Formats: sequence, C-alpha cells, structure tokens
Amino acid sequence: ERLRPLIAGNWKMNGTGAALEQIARLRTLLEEAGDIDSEVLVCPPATLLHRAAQGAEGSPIHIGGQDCHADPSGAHTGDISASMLLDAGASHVIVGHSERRADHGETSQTVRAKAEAALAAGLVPIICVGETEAERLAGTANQVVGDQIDFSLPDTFGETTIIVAYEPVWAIGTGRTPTIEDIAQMHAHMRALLVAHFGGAGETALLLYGGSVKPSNAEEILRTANVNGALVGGASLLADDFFSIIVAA
Ligand code: G2H
Repeated sequence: ERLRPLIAGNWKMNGTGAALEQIARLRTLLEEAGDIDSEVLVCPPATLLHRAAQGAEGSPIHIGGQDCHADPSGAHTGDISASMLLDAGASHVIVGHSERRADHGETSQTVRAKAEAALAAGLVPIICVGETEAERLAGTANQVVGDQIDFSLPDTFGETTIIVAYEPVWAIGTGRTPTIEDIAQMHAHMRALLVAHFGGAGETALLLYGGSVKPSNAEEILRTANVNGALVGGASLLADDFFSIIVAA
C-alpha cells in the first residue's frame, strides 16, 4: 500500500521574525487546497520554533527542530535538548544532517544517541544519511549509507515511525541531483536494510529524498519507488515553492 508521504522543509540557519509570514502563507495555501495527501513539516531555526508552532496551531503544518543534544539537560552551553524542542511546539527533529556531521564532527554514534534522546522525549527523529561525491565516485555509496543506517538508527524504534532521509552530500544546495535511477537504487537498498533490521517497521519506514528538491523536479522524484517524501532546504524558504512540492507528492 502507498505510505502517506512526508514533505519536510529544513530552513537551516535562515529566518528571523519576518519569515513567520511564510508559515502563515503556507497555512492559507493548505487551507485553500483542502484535502492534501501529504504530511507537512517545517523545521525553522530554534529561535523561531515557538512562534512558528503558534502560527501553525490548528493547521496541518507540523513543526520540527533541526538538531537536538543527546542529553536531557545539563552543562552544554548553546545546546538544546529534545524535551525543550517538544516544549516549544516541535513534533519532529532532524538528526545527523550532513551539515551537522561535517560542521560539528557528529559521528553516526552521536547521531544515534540524539535519535534515542528524541524518541525518549516523544519526538519523531528524522535521521539523515548520504555519501559524499568522492565516495560515490569510488563506488562505495551503498556501503557508506549502509554503515550510516547500521550505526545511526536506534535499535528500538518501538511504535514510532522510522524516518530516514537520503541526502547525497554533493546534491545539497548545489542544484545537482542524482539520476532517478540512482535515487531508486539507493532507496531500494535502504528499504532492504531497514526490513532486515526492523521487519514490518522497515516496510512502513518513510524514506525521504533530500538534496536540491525544487518545484520543477519534485514530481519525478516523489513518484520514484521507495521515495516516501522529501527533505527540502532552499525551496522550503518560500511558502509558494514549498507548497508546489507538497502538491507534487
Ligand atoms: C539538503 C536539503 C535539505 P537543499 O540539505 O535538507 O537542502 O534542498 O537546499 O539542497
């Protein structure tokens, strides 16, 4: 059966108060459209979470964080715990984005600890994986992504839907995307690994594609087998573009 797609926007380090207008605009577009077949999530910077959640209240828009700390509280200056995100109005949190792995030296073990913290707090983690360009050219993409899945995912996903985002690092913010065949191949590979690990929960896991998804390529990507949604960066900043991607699902 077809899984309900998730279209998630990742605003990254973009947006001050004025960007909340995009939440209001998205809300209007969704309300005017009526029946939308996808789950919609917006992950603004932490400073906007609470106001974004207030602006989305009573609408189909869910709000998520972009990262969380693995500990529930403590002496970690500048960090934010999963329960703080929940308290601010988040239902989801992205963990292990390649920008976090690269900029903050996060390993798959760190990412797993964060995902476990998210689950413990009652948030749904979106776990990001993906190979670099050098790894793809070397022919090791399957191995790299397989290892990231092995080491980044909590063993006990319990009742929570497993969400994994495949974001080839070389396609992020570059305007370049893999071929549809490459996306289909990697998503089938991930599906097989998740079913082997988690059985039925692997069958119903949502596998998002991320990396330069935009209105012009969304439909083709989203109808690929085993692609159950998208993680959208740049094209999620404007509500009208993001909405086009939502209706393409
Ligand atoms: C990949 C993606 C969102 P963009 O990082 O997570 O960003 O769509 O800008 O490539």
